[in-house]
Amino acid sequence: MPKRPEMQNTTVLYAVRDGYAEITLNRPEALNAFTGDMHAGLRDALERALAEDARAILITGAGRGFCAGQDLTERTLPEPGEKSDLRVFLRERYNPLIKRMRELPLPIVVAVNGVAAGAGMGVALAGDLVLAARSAKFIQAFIKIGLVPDAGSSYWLPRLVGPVRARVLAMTGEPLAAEDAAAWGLIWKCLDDEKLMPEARALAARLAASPTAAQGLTKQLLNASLDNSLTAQLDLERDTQFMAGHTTDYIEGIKAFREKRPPKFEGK
Ligand code: T3D
Repeated sequence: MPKRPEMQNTTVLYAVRDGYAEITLNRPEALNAFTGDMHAGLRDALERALAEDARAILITGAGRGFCAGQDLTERTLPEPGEKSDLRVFLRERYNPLIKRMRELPLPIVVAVNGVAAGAGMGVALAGDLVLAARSAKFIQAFIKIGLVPDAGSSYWLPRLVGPVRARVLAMTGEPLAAEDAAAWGLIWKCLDDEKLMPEARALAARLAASPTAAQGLTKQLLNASLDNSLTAQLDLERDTQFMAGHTTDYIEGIKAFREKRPPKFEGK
């Protein structure tokens, strides 16, 4: 029997540019809301970047939205007398995705090109350097449909913007403009719409030319500091610097400094 061609997952696009992987959420007709396919596509794209030695990742959305969270047409509502079990989708999809983004030893730039709502906002906040177009907005949409913050939002919000602002966002579901998100420290920068992608790509290319192993270790250190005491963090810095000191990029960095030339990092 002739082999059936494999179905291609078009909900996530993958391209290699200037040493980094550009990953585009691609369901523009639904503001890139997450379906099972899109979860699988994003998971595969992150692993592919690592396997193919990309040295940074850029995540953005196709069309006018970044990501509208869970696709609300995908769930079957329970019949009277039955109960939904939403735990399964968090356990199998959102939680592993957010953890992987934080643990991946590569810098992740997120270019929020439009609305980031619900779990889409959580995914944006799981990036390392988050830029947003001036027209973008961030919405904790959960409460509007009787749900609670997920995809890491309840972890990041109090830490990034403080408990008072976290409560306002999560309990009203009111949109936060990109400019305010930057002023509140939720994201790094807000840019004019036409400047978003050029700047995000230049940043990803710059990170891709940086000492990749040290970037991965830096990410680990900063992740750990959110829950560590000063003593534990100082110990971790000591042990992590030990590892950074074994990279060829460290040798190159020191040599380049002494020879008064720009370093040429190999990412090792
Ligand atoms: O089940 C589980 O796994 C539990 C976990 C849940 C995690 C979550 O993310 S819960 C939160 C889910 N997301 C939302 O509640 C947001 C729903 N969307 C909106 O509130 C609005 O669309 C936005 C505020 C994001 C944007 O509004 P606007 O006016 O700019 O656009 P629109 O016209 O509402 O949307 C454009 C199209 O995208 C529209 O389709 P149509 O009418 O043109 O065919 C709309 O239905 C579609 N769309 C937007 N969001 C979703 C969506 N389709 C499916 N799911 C969506 N989340």
